[in-house]
Amino acid sequence: MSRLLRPALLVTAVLALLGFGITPAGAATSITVATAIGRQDGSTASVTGYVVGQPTATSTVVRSNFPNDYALALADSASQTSTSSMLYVQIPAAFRASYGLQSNPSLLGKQITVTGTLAAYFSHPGLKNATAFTGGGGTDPGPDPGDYYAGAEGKTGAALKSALHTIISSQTKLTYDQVWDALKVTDQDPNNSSNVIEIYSGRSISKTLNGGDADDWNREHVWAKSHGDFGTATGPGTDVHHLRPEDVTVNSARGNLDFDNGGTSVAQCSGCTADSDSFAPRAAVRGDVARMIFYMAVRYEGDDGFANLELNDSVSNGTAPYIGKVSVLKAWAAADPPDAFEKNRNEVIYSQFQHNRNPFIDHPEWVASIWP
Ligand SMILES: [Ca+2]
Ligand SMILES: [Ca+2]
Repeated sequence: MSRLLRPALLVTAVLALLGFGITPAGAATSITVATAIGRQDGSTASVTGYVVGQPTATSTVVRSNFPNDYALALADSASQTSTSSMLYVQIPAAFRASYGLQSNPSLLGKQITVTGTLAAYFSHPGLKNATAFTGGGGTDPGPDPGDYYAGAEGKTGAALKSALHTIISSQTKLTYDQVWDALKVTDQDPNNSSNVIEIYSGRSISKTLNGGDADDWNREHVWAKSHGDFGTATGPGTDVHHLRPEDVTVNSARGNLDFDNGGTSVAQCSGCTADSDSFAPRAAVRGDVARMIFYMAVRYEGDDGFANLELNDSVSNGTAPYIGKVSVLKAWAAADPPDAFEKNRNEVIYSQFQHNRNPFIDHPEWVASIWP
């Protein structure tokens, strides 16, 4: 044994005798909520406690109908109802998809550990500027999104497409059955956690009305599954980056049509138009649709047992593995940049389901580099 190690072992032994927990390098020993409430001095700490609700005012913590993903309350007991025994935790943007209660209501009652600054929040003992959230189950934050695109740095055109293909092909794959449950989370109505939003029609509909009857919602393949004939086997047919809730009748009206402007209005789909060879959704999601198609063209390159999906400028692609029109989809993407619903959806897919991202939601400027 090296003599250099001996002092460290001695320190460890002394700390152990004094009752300090010894944790691996870099990890801090966590403290209780009661300790954190008594230590509001701006120091950094890891606090372990149970999620007991969302603070909305100094003495108000709600346990249902969570208004957003911005804050949660921790206590040393899962059944605590007194706000004086709670620590109010601010949730920074990077953690909202995984630890915000509106997106993750099942976190209520779960034990988690949060690392951040012990300082007042909502004029109440709190923890702010958190740098880590762990525990709670079912919410793996995955790798740091800041480094996610490191392999694409400085690249353009075909080299960028190739690098992104490699990055986004590292993913968890869902079964077609698992897609139902995923869509109930990824497409949840921000104003009603019992509902999902139908992509083309924009209607809010009960999560429980999934099925095959008229006016139920079902699993729309935005990249029509006949274009490349990939069906619903695990792969492109179960990739929730392009699978969305839609009314059964509207889904049927869209069928396998390519995307283009023009046509006449579509029943039960306000703002949508279609003709014999193309479909256009409501204006608010035309960019969303385009970015889903761009994702599919980059994700599926023919190297995993499925067709190489690509864009072209046609509206008569039939069962060929192409979707058009690329010129129209590019215009739609430019006119309808990524919105909050779409960004949240990308985060939820990344943090909770597939652990891969749609690059064109994170970097809309890459569309013109790959499809000039
Ligand atoms: Ca949009
Ligand atoms: Ca492709």
